Amino acid sequence: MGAGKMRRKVKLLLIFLASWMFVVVYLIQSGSRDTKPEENRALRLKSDRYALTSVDDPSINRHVDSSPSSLTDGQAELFTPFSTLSSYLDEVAYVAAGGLRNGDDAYSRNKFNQLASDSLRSNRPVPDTRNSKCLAKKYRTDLPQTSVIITFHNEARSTLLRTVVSVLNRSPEHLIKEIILVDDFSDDSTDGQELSKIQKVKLIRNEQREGLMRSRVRGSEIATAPVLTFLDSHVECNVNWLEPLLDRVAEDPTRVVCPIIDVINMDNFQYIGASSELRGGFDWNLVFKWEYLSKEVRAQRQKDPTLPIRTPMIAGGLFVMNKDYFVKLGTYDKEMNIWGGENLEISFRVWQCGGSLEIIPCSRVGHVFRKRHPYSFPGGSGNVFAHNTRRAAEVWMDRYKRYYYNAVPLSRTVPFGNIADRLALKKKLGCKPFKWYLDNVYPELKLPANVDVFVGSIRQGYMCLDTLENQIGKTAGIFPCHDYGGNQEWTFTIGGSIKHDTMCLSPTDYSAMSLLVMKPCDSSTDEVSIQIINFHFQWNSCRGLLGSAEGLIYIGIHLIITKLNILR
Ligand SMILES: [Mn+2]
Repeated sequence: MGAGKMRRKVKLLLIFLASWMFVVVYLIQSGSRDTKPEENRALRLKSDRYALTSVDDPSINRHVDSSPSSLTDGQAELFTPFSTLSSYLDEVAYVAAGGLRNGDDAYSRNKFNQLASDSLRSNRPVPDTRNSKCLAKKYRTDLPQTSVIITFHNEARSTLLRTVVSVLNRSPEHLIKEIILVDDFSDDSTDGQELSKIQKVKLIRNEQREGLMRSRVRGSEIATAPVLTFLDSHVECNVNWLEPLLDRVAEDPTRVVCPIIDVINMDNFQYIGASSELRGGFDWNLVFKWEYLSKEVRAQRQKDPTLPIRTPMIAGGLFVMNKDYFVKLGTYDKEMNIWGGENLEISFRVWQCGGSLEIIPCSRVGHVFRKRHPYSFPGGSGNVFAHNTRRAAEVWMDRYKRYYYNAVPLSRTVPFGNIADRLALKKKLGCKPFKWYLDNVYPELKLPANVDVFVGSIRQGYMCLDTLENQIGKTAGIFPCHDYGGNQEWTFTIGGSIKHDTMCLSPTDYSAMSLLVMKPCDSSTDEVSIQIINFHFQWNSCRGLLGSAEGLIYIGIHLIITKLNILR
């Protein structure tokens, strides 16, 4: 009995195993049946008669005028892209025409490995880097259409094509109104011309180098959709990248939203998911940087990692914005050149003028990050960057621009042109001051320890503190005020020093009656002068002390600080 039971059990197990094997084999076979090339619908040309018809459109058969056998199998016909060669862009030929010549350094033209890029097809798959909770997200069904604006200058053909293809293949077809390519005077005008044969792609070409800002504004001017999507020219959009962005803007047009920017490795073009716990920030040098969200915010986000991330600054390359709002807010500062500073400017402007900036974690777009700029800057990259950044600082940062000039002293001498119309715009829009931005949007940005907070004269009645001889070791004195700055221009620093140029008023000893002399500023004079000056100011309400030009004669003067603008 027992043995018979056992045999039955073994028999059952064998039957089960056999049927399981059968299922596995069947699945493998049916799997291999699906490896037929999927249509790269992004490569459909405008001339294609069914270019704008969706694949599952039942009317498709009527458009296929081919042999009767293919008529009965119209769907399969569509899934075989190169059976109708004239209908699709020949991507191999397009990329090859801009390819490397024998002996070319793969990095010389683009500062990324062009060989690696050229060897990848335009619709290569990329890993879905989203948090799994994003998959359950629902978006409104009436999302607005968008015009995608891509500006480029001497971009590699393979990266530019992959940018366009990823937009078309990974977006719902009805949401992409058009792709506007703005060729910013690339050496080879056919880079863009060839692509303009693709469905939905429009091309404009600048007659001279204009730079990112004016190019994007030109693109926006011919855009016909209600929402603008600005993209860099070497990106790859990931699955469902567009819907979460459009959803936020549709809900509130004053939101300016960005995807999480994944990393496309510049050496091997591997697609790598970026952290979803970053936002955009900056230091007082006003250079954009990624920074980790605070512990508190990260803890909050554990519950729902799909929530938007408020960001003080956008990286600038990729964002989505309502078109009317873009125009109302003054598009870009068109006096900015080439690249840089424009993300700072639009970030300040959006926040201070009533909008907001968000990173939407369920939207992912890969970007080739490079270590160097691939192209030259007319005028030198440092000067162009300083010119643009100064314009942003002068218009939007109020008195706080001093911290920038303090961090980047060389920028003080770079001309920034006329900003009258940008100031008028700020006034017209009723934008909030920079202090509001610091307090409400970016309280984490601390004021640096020892920077200038006040520049002006120190006076009592008609007499002013004056460097007199302005020599190391000599004392300062008083002199009738002339209001021309010069020897009477003093700077207070946050650290408590009183500075003239690079010299600081420094005590000769540690007593309250110490004579103050001019010494080169360094940390030790700062430290000492903090003590003395603090003491001094508490004390001077009765009869302050300063050394006079006559050496050791102390003159009691009551310091009155004019225009004291201590910040925060
Ligand atoms: Mn870029």
